[in-house]
Amino acid sequence: MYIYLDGDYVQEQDAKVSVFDHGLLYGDGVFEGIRVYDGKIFKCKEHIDRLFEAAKAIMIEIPLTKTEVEEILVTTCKKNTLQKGYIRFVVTRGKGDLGLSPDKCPTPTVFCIASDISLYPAQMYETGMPIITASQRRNKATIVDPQIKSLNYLNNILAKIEANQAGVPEALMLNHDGIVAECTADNVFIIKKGVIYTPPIHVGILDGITRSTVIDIARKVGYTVVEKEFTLFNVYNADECFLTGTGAEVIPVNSVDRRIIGEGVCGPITKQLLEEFHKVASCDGVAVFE
Ligand code: PXG
Repeated sequence: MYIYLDGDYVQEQDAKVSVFDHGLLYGDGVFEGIRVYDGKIFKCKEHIDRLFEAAKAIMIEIPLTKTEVEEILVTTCKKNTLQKGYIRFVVTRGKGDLGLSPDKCPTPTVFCIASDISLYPAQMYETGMPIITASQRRNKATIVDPQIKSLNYLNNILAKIEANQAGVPEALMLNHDGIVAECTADNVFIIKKGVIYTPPIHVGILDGITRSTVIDIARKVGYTVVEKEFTLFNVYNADECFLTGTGAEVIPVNSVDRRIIGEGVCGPITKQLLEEFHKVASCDGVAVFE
């Protein structure tokens, strides 16, 4: 496997980062996870834009232009003949000393991996999946804004541990005020009486690219989508619930904290949105191969 690392394409065993890298020492960095469908990089521009915005927020100057980042994404896929899979692009503060100060880190570390993605089992897209609510709250946007897709995912990892311990694949996270925010690596939607609801960005969530894509698709096919705060009561009593994310795409939820959602299977609107999403994913994107 070829990995891009600081200007070179190297084999995995040669892709080495210093133990003094602040990405490792402090989770000081940003990343993107991007899908490749049928030899095309899905929502490439949107992911690159979000990466630069996250880096700006934490004052990391990415030593590349957006065009150069796109070239690296394309070349990493090409070198690994990746037609279908997943790209991880990472920018850390770089190598420094054992102090916190970014002043000691002159050059960001940049690497890009293009590989397989581990997906939810296919049958869950028919049956839906059970989730729980984590006791761990999502980071408050006034402390470290969840819009920053940073290398520090401890908050979400602690929630994921709760999901693992409960024997379910995902955990729903509330914000500091108990308002529904998002899952550990997915945004959340509910449907009630034909209207689709999802939490607004200001409750403290990642501005998911799949979330925006699904909002656009849903509006295009004629649904009303409302970005509005809601509580667990609304989730438990929803007709349908689904999650969106780069890895998950659109996945139905069949129960939350053991409350069955709707009929306990993938609801009709979720099914339609998943089908429409697949249509968009297979025809949209930056081509890897000519
Ligand atoms: N919320 C959080 C906290 C995320 O990390 C999403 C929502 C969905 O956003 P996108 O832009 O992907 O629709 C994410 C995405 C992984 C992995 O390997 C995680 C994400 C994306 C891809 C892979 O766990 N997080």
